[in-house]
Amino acid sequence: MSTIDQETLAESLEELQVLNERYFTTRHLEFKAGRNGNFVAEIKNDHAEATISLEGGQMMTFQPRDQEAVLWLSPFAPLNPNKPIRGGIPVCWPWFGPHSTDSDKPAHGFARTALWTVANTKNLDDGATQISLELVDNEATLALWPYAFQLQLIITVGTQLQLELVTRNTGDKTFTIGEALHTYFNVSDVTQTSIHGLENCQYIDKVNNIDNAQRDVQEGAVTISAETDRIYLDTTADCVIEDRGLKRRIRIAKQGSQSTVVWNPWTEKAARLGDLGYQGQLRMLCIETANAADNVVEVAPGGEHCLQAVISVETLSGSA
Ligand code: TA6
Repeated sequence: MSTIDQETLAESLEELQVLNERYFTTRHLEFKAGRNGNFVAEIKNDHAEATISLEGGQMMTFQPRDQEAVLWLSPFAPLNPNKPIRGGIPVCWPWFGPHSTDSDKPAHGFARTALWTVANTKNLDDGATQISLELVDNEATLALWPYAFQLQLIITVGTQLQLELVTRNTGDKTFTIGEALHTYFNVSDVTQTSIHGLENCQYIDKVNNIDNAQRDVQEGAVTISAETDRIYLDTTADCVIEDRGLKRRIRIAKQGSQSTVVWNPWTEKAARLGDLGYQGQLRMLCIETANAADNVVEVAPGGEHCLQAVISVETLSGSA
C-alpha cells in the first residue's frame, strides 16, 4: 500500500480545506480523504447516501433510505492504488473496451483513472444533492487521444440516482467516442436474478464470439449461469434487474445511449481478475449504459453529446 510523505499530506489537507470551503453544501455534501491522497465527496440527504471519488469521477456507493446498497464495490478497491477502482460506476471514455489499434493504451479509455475537478455542487428543491465534475484535455490525455474536449459528469443523488455524462468537442477536428457508465450492481445472488428489457435485441457475445462480426438475438430475459459479456446493440429500452433474493427491482432508464452491456465474469475470470473478493462474482452484475461497437458517437467541433442513466429501486410486491 502506498504511503504519502508529510509534505504531501500537508498539501492534501490544505486542498481538502479549500474544497470544503468552496463546495461544502449545508449538511449534505462534504469532501473527505480518499485513496492515493485524492478526495471523495460524501453525500447524505433525506433520500439517500452516496460517495463519489474525484479519482476517475467515479460513483462508489449509492444507498437510498430503507434499501440495501444499490452499487457493488470491491472490498479491495481502497487497497489497490494502481488499478482502477473495481465497482461503483466507472466512466469508460473516450473508448469502450480495449483500444482499437494500440493494446498499450488503457482499457476503457483514460477518464476512469484521471483526476477530475469539481465544477459545482448544490442542494435541489426536492431534497436531492447534485455535484458536477469536469475533465478537460491535458498533456496526458492528448498523448493518448489527440483531441480537445470538455467532459462533464453531473450526478444527482435523490430517491433515484441520475448521471449525465456530457461530451463537448472544444477543438477543430471531429472525433468519435465509445463510452459507458460501467455500473456494478449489488445483487443477492446473480443466479437468482433476471434482466428484462433486452428481449429480441441483437448482441455481440464477447465470450463465445471468435470475432465481433457475429450477431446473436436475445430470446426472453437474460439470466446468468456462466461468464457473460455481451454488447446489446441499437437498444434504447430501460433495463430491469429482478432480484428475488433482495425482493427488489432495479430499473436503469437511459437517454443518449444505443448500447447496453451485460457483464458477469463468473468464477474463472473473477479468479484471474483477483479483486472481486470471496465469491464476489455472485454478488455483482454489470448493466452498463453505453455507446459501443456499432453505436459509437461522432461529435463535430463545437458539438456536444449527453449520455444519461437514471437508476431507481422498486420493491417486489408479495413474496419472492
Ligand atoms: O464491460 C465488460 C468489460 O468490457 C469486460 O470485458 C471486462 O473487461 C470488464 O469490462 C472489466 O474491465 P476492467 O478493465 O475494469 O477489468
